[in-house]
Order: sequence, then C-alpha cells, then structure tokens
Amino acid sequence: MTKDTILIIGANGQIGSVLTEALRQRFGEDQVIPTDIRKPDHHVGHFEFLNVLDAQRIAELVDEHHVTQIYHLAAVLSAKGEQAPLPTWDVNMKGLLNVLEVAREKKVAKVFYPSSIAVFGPTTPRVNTPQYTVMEPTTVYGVSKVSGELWSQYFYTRYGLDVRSVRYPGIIGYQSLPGGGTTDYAVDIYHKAIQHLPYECFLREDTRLPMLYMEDAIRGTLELMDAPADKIQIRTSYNLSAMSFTPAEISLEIRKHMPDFQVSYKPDFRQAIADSWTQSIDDSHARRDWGWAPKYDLPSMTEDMLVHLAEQYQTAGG
Ligand code: AKB
Repeated sequence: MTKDTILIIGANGQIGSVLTEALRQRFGEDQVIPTDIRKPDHHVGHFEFLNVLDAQRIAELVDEHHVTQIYHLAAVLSAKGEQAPLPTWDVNMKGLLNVLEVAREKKVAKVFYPSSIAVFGPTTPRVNTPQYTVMEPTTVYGVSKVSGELWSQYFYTRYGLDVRSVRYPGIIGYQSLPGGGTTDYAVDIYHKAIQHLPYECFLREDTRLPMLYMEDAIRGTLELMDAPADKIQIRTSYNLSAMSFTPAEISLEIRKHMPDFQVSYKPDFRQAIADSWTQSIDDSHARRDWGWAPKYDLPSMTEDMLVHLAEQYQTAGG
C-alpha cells in the first residue's frame, strides 16, 4: 500500500492551520506538506512557501514529495474580495485551475476544494436552501466559487479527477482567526467577550446566517475525503450546515456565561453581502451520501469556545 502524502495550499489560513494539525495527526508529520504565501506565525514542522499562481512550483512540490492528495484552501474571501475584484478572480480561479491541471497531469489521487454559501445570491430561496437551486451571487468571491464548483465537476467528468467539495458556511473556531470574510464577526465576538471588552458588530442584529463549528468542519471535511468514491454523488459541492443564528442570538448565548457582555451594531458594506446570502441550508444530500452529521449547536459551541479562549488568553497573559 502506498502511503498518502498531503499537500495543503493555504495552510496558514483559518481552516488550513487547523486542518494541517488534524492531517498531521492522522497521516504523520512527514506525510503532510503545508504551504502558504505567508510564513506561519509560529513555525512548527515542515513548511514550504507557495504562491498558488505559480503552477510550476505546485508541480515541483507534487513531484518532490510524491503527493497523493491536495487540499487547496487558498482564496480571497467575500469582504476582502470586493476591494479588488480582478486580482481576487485571478487568485481564486487561476489558483484553482493550476491545482486541477497539476493534479490531472501528475495523477494526484484526490483533491479537496472548499466552496462556500457565497455561491448563493438574492434570487436563491433563503430558508433551508436546497442543494440544487438558483445561484446568482453578487460578490466576486461567490462568482469564483460557483465557477470553481463547475470546473471541479468538469475535471471529474472529463478526466476522472477525484475532486471533492463542500460549501462551507461561516466557520467558528478558537484555534485561528478568520480574515476578509463576512461571517468573521462570529469569531471576533468571542474574543472580545473573553477579554471583557464591548463588541461593535458590523452586521445588523437580525442578520441570520448559517454557521459551523471548526471541529465539525474539520471532521466533516476528513469524512468526505475518506468516503468511498461511489458515495460522492455530487461533484460540484455539497451543502453543509449545523446551525443558523443572528448577532443578537449569539450575544444572548454569550451573555448566559458573561452577563456583562455589551454589543453595539454599526453595519458597514458587509451588511449587503450578508443580506444577499441565505439564512439556513438543507444539507440532506451530504447526510445521505456520506453520513454528514454535525455535533455542535450554538449553546455547545459557545461553551467550548469560551473555555478554550479563556485558557488561551490566560496562557498568553502568563
Ligand atoms: C466569508 O464570510 O467570506 C466566508 C464564507 C462564508 O465563505 N467565511
């Protein structure tokens, strides 16, 4: 049996950094090659610099390390993308096409490509959004993710490349910070609460969005990648969800643990992005095809977040 070797592109991001640790635990330190355009904050283990626009370097890394799986996480997210639409398109689309093309040429066994709830837009049904539905996103990030889903499916049907994907909702975790997204508030708010600081939310208090705890996101991703290929009926991207809440509801939940926590609201340009997305997601295809089942809801996530962040801030403060 050949050992799997995993190349992670975008390993220093919010999901990439946690996924790297999970993959190292599963496959062993030597079998995981984390790469990013930025240096890791604290250097642990093997790391390679990689710009996803450099297809030749991706190919060299695949050859050098006999890579069998690629997790391609590098992307510019929804809010940041609106500041520079054309460069965002380049990173998100050219980056993906580089990865797919290298994977095809080098016969990489499996590729993971994250899509997002950003594929949905104002014409999509907003509640319990179906797997198959209207997708007319209004952000360049969303447009790139819809196109990316279709390219992934194309490489599967045309070349047999085993690309697998989920549409992540907002991801919340204590291990890493998000950057450039519209759902980032739901991580920032816990950091402020644990430091006994007030939080000014950039979304309106009644903005309902689908969310997922990091632990479920990582477990779900690995379960998708482990599933037998014939179970993967959807080669664009699977809807995935666990909970939906508003800033007012998360604040209320935090206040159950920290009664003095104060939140004010000052919506900015991200409000229009959030308003264009859906409120809740039907993920029954993922549940049926490969057994997806989230473990965390808003109360259990809040408890876990606050416990871990309290430990982190205590350690950091000495
Ligand atoms: C964002 O807010 O842009 C991301 C996403 C939902 O894909 N977290």
